[in-house]
Amino acid sequence: MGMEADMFGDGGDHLAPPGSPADHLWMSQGEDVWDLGPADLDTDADGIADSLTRTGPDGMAVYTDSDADGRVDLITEIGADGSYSAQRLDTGTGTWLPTDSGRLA
Ligand SMILES: [Ca+2]
Ligand SMILES: [Ca+2]
Repeated sequence: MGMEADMFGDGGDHLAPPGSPADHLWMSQGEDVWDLGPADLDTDADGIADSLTRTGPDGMAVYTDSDADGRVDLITEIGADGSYSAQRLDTGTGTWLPTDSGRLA
């Protein structure tokens, strides 16, 4: 006759609690790692928030986690003058590579 320690569950699936770090986007550069906070934008409309934006005096930047692992792998910067540039993370080397730039119509 044992204690009924299992009465609250059988060790099934655990959902991450809201606001857990797993929901946050993060990125690293060299030794530094930044927790950018929870994604609040769904750029590809699959129902999962994958991006967040930061607005500064010179424009805004969109940080996107395109493969849903939490690590930001695409940054699009949009200047106040309408110019934009994008860079994608090479996850193998940790290097950011420019992919696109130009000017918004
Ligand atoms: Ca999405
Ligand atoms: Ca990612």
